[in-house]
Amino acid sequence: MREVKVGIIGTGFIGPVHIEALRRLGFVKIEALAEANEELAKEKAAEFNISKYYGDYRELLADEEIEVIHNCTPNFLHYQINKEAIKAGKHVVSEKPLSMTSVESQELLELARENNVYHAVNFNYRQYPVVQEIRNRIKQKDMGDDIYLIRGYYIQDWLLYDTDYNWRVEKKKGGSSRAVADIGSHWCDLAQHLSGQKIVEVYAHLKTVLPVRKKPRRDIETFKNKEEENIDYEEIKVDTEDYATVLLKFANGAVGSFTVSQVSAGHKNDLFIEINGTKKSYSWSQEKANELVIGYRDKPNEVLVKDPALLCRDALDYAYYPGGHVEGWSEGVKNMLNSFYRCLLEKGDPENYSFATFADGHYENRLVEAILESTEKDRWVKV
Ligand code: NAI
Ligand code: SOE
Repeated sequence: MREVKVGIIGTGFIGPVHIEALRRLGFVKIEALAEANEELAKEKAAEFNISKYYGDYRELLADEEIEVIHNCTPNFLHYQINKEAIKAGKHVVSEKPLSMTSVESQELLELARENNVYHAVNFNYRQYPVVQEIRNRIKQKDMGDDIYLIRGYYIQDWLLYDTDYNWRVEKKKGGSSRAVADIGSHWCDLAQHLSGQKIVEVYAHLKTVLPVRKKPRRDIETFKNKEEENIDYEEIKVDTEDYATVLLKFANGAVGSFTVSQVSAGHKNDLFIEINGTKKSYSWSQEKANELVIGYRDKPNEVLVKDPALLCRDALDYAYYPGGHVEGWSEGVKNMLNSFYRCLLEKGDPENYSFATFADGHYENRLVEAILESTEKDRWVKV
């Protein structure tokens, strides 16, 4: 396989996950990184042993050695960086959301098509072996001819206290929606990828549980224990939702719902989905990622534990280790990138690969906007 040279823009939480995953692929070279300023870029380049670094992403885009860029910056920078990257002729792997509005994502999709660049959005929950197993079973109609219901949730607790703070809370940096756009978008992408059915209509109820939060006056690490720190805060009015429940209609007539929350104590990254078909149900939980629960009416339920010896042919490429060797979140990102880079090197049609494209990212933005409109108008809204 030929070596592809790539550049990473943004190296906070998810940037290093891309770096590790790319290194595990083996045929991708991380040529450079860009950070918010020169000093940080230099420090991160040393930490990750990357030879070139830039304090301005535009310099990275001008680097002719680089074929692909990974946009791992906060949401408010996605549109601008993705746009400039495409114009510079780079293939783009963007973090979600593709941009903060659907007007912007429509433009990015069109621009990427016009410039013939490969494009991806990191909806990584599609990429687990057990998820691919479910998708393939559904395609083969193993659960029956029809899907009746698709239900679930994605709940977290990292924003439970009013002293929990992150740029995602602020509309101008995260976008008009928080819980729905940040984690609900993952759930919706997963539901649509598994079922092969688009969500076409929504009825939503959103709530900002903590309308005022305490923003630290200096940078602190969001996910670390703050007990020991002596932190000075300022009070900020919050206008993005902590919670939502959304009723759904799918293209095939299936119905369902999902709940998202970032203030539910005890739930860390708790994404759960259940699909009820005419003969069986499948359910999957991100925190028990190696288990597929198959539900029956007329006999006891089954649990299939991930094991390459038991997975169907099409799910095998997503599992690396023998049974009992747990694979999870980081392998999901690796699989997403593997799918994207194979498509790029094979000059393939993204339709035949499992990664999400800008078309999927754009649809997610339209979905989020329909959810916001439904809340505002208190009625069903078509996507
Ligand atoms: P973060 O705040 O931890 O990291 C963002 C990084 O971007 C920081 O290192 C920051 O210095 C850098 N940055 C800011 N301005 C920049 C600029 N002008 N040029 C270059 N770098 C700049 O944020 P986090 O959690 O890594 O999230 C980044 C994105 O990734 C978000 O859009 C988020 O939605 C997405 N994400 C996706 C995940 C997934 O599972 N697919 C998981 C976590 C985040
Ligand atoms: C925070 O809610 C977050 O890091 C999201 O931004 C990610 O997309 C999700 O995968 C995990 O949680």
